[in-house]
Amino acid sequence: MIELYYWTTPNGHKITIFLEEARLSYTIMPVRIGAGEQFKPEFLAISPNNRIPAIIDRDPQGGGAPVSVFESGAILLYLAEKTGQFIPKDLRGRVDVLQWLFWQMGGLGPMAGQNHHFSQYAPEKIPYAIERYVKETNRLYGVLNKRLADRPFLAGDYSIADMAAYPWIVPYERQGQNLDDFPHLKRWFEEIRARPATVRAYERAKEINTEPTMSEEAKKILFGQTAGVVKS
Ligand SMILES: N[C@@H](CCC(=O)N[C@@H](CS)C(=O)NCC(=O)O)C(=O)O
Repeated sequence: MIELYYWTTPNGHKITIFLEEARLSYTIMPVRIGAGEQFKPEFLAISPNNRIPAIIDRDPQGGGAPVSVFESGAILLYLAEKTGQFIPKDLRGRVDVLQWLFWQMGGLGPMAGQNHHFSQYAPEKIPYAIERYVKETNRLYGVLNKRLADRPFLAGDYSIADMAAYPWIVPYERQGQNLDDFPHLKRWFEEIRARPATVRAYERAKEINTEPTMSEEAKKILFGQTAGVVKS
């Protein structure tokens, strides 16, 4: 049984997508980030970066004490190793998945996140910042499109690399991108969107959260954090 500390954001969806694909049994522990629940000491104990997602595996391989994991990439890798699914066992296949997983973690996620911030949430519309992140997102979409020109998924079969990237393409319109400019990416996106596990993962999100995460109150909690938020 996996406990998933989760909110309905792209980094949260990555993990419900995996859990639904692998048909693992899991319980969602909602962490309302717009209400500041990520700063609770119990949550910081498993996620010291005060960010969702995190998991606790109460039935780890080999038994023993429960294992907790934070950072969505680390969680995907942990679950892939636990189940032996969505990452190949051979050296080359594994390296391929890992490099695209880390590419998402270090590039697509953070850049698209800044894109959302400056395009939609920043109190001032700063053209330089908006343009910088819209263009960088555009470049990253181009990288994905090229990679997908001659293969169905990012690294061989459907893998944790695809699960990490997909939720960050879902808000492509908000990111100022047109999927018609990226036909291979669009084909990949539509294929993953139609997977029954993806559909179930996004259905779970709708059950858990019926309100928009962003409000004026939430912005005060989410933006402008300093070291003070993690002081116990
Ligand atoms: N690198 C982290 C990023 C996680 C992250 O940014 N989570 C956001 C939601 S998508 C969050 O929890 N925000 C809470 C906050 O900013 O206080 C991961 O991939 O797990």
